[in-house]
Amino acid sequence: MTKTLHHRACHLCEAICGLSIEVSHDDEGRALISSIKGDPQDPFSRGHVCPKAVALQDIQNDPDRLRVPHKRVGQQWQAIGWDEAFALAADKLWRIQQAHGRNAVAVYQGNPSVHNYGLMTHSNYFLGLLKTRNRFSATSVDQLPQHLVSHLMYGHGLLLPIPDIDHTAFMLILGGNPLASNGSIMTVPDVEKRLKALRTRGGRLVVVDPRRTETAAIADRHLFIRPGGDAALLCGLLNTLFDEDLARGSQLPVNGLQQVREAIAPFSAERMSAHCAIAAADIRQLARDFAAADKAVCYGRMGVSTQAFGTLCHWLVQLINLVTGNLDREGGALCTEPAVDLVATTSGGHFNAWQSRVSGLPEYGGELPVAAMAEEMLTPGEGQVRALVTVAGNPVLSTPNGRQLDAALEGLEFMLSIDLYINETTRHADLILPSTSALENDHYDSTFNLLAVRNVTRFNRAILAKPDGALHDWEIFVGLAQAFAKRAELELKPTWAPAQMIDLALRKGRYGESSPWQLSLAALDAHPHGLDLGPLRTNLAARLGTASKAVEAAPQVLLDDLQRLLQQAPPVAGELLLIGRRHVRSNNSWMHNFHRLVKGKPRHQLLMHPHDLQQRQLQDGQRVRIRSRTGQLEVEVQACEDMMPGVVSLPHGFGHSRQGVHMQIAQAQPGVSANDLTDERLRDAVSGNAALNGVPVQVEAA
Ligand SMILES: Nc1nc2c(c(=O)[nH]1)N[C@H]1C(S)=C(S)[C@@H](COP(=O)(O)OP(=O)(O)OC[C@H]3O[C@@H](n4cnc5c(=O)[nH]c(N)nc54)[C@H](O)[C@@H]3O)O[C@H]1N2
Ligand SMILES: Nc1nc2c(c(=O)[nH]1)N[C@H]1C(S)=C(S)[C@@H](COP(=O)(O)OP(=O)(O)OC[C@H]3O[C@@H](n4cnc5c(=O)[nH]c(N)nc54)[C@H](O)[C@@H]3O)O[C@H]1N2
Ligand code: SF4
Ligand SMILES: [Mo]
Repeated sequence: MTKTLHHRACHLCEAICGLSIEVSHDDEGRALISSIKGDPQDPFSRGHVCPKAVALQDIQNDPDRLRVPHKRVGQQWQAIGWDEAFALAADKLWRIQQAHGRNAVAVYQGNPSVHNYGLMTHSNYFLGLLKTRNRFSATSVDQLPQHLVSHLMYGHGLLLPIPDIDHTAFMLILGGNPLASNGSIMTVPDVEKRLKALRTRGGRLVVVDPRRTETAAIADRHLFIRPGGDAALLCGLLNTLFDEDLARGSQLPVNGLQQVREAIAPFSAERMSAHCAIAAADIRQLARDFAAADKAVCYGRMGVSTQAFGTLCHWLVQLINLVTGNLDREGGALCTEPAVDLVATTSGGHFNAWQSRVSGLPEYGGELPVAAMAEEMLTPGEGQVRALVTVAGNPVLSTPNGRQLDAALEGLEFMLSIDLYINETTRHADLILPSTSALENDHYDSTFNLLAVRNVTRFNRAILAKPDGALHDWEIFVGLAQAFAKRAELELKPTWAPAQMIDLALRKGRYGESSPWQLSLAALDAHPHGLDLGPLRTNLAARLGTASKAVEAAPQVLLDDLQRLLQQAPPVAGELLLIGRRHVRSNNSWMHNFHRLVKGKPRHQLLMHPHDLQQRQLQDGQRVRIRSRTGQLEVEVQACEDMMPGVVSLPHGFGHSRQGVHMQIAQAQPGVSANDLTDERLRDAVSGNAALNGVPVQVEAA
């Protein structure tokens, strides 16, 4: 038995923690992971890990994980070879496009598409050949409003200002729970330490959330908010900043501030109070405290993206940072300067250049909102979707009205999934192509270095050999592209391996050949613990991609949407609104099959305030029925003082009891899917992003 120690980052979530992984080799040379620990020498994560990293070995060894292509034969699955699989996929997709047009094939790309560099570099090598307008992804059940706001205000959807958490004196968090999620659009390993450090240096943390979350528990102040009420709160804050003359200048060139000031005038804290269920005096005081802080940052995440005014919320977040002088300023919100910079190498994005066929929802960056995916399959007529390619996604559990999508997938002529599992979505596929596992892959993080609270970089070498007959994700896309190009008689440009692309991008980037850093792949190999490139810095003025080269503070679509907010009906008395939650031992829908993560108490219950239970004569622990417009389900209820009265919480990503799923551990404790209750018709009107939070429900004894 010999042992070797390896260092690489975990890229299961956005925190990119450095790991030290010990691999043992037995006498026959077989590799076994003998330990996974946080790497104290990683300058960014400084030893932090969460339980999911340790579960990497469960993923590695999971007998349910697919290792070779699987083709459906009736109700059975049959293992087939790669060449046969590529030819079958190409033939089916080509025939369907020939018969019904290009848009008859849809694409859905899931969350790991941005966590795995082969998927980043090569998905489009194949998917681009399909030339379909029916492209969907997890972006539109997540951060779409943030991209859209950056596109409209700063001229590039990826110019996303990141909270300078290590230097701020006041952090206002709305709709994010980084203690459970480890941070999002704010890559921040060991966030708890950094938030506690903020308080130790005399700074303040305020959390606005309908649940007193783990993050709220370590804050100076927690404010309950009515789900979906954030646009009203943020308008009240911005209005107070103007009204009480608390605004400060900014060094940035800005257009439209006077228009904003006029447009926000009717939205006083007093008028907004009922919509967010926060007292006007509290709104005004929060605005004063924020403005009084030497350095402050307002940060909104999932909870404010996935609501009916999601884009308005993120615009207002940017404006609050801007008018208090905290945008593009140390201790405020700053754009990163990564070694591989997608802002420099991709276009600024486009919006509403075309619309979805059935509901007319706008595209953003070439994608349509996923809330429209099922109806595009179910509604007959020219352009109806008849085939689907899913890449690393589980939309049956992750998009609104999952049961409707289940039915829609059943009716497709062909479905191809590039995925590791037979799960709630891929069980509908005709062909599943699995890739190597995370530890068998090289990885460079072009996504989360872009979103990190410091400028950092590293190259992660695979630590386990690629098994015989296995392919990496990027090789699967090359195989599919070649087979499709052959079938469709298209010319295919040659491509490079992802590592070569990263090497070139590093050498040509801002820390490359023309800088003292001299970064390249080889240079990064000499820094196995990762490399710190320094704190975030002021840089936005020079990078603005708007035609005016100024910040556009008043995009017309957002001024228009303010009118919708003004006309919003007041809250209904006695309403019960559903929200979601995350737990540190889980990740979306696909980590319930790993023994190390699911052991212990179940975590899928409905949380409800004791008063709400009492009113309905329900008991803690009882089974209840929850109903919404789209569906109903039964689940155990748990009394929880941390919930705002009138709000219930159910995590998404459960619901593994559907027929045909092959994930034995997950199926043993299946839970129910929150997205069997969410509603594809509840959307942010501007972007089409799904409003997964604030769904009206009824709860009664089962
Ligand atoms: N109600 C409600 N719904 C939500 C949310 C919520 O908070 N509430 N959150 C939303 C958010 S933020 C997101 S991002 C989405 C996520 O939605 P999805 O991306 O659709 O779902 P995941 O559960 O992340 O599914 C990931 C899939 O990728 C596969 N996979 C993992 N690693 C790899 C790999 O390396 N290669 C390949 N080919 N496949 C891989 C897994 O087997 C799994 O099938 O869910 C959204 N849905
Ligand atoms: N452990 C774990 N980590 C994860 C994931 C995971 O599934 N598990 N998923 C990853 C992914 S894909 C993402 S996108 C990130 C998300 O990262 P976060 O945005 O931090 O995720 P959540 O924990 O869902 O936090 C959303 C918060 O919004 C609150 N909320 C709901 N509705 C409203 C509302 O109307 N207003 C306000 N103000 N708050 C509201 C919820 O109560 C919740 O606390 O996490 C990533 N990290
Ligand atoms: S927080 Fe956990 S899942 Fe996220 S990168 Fe770190 S170890 Fe991995
Ligand atoms: Mo997400």
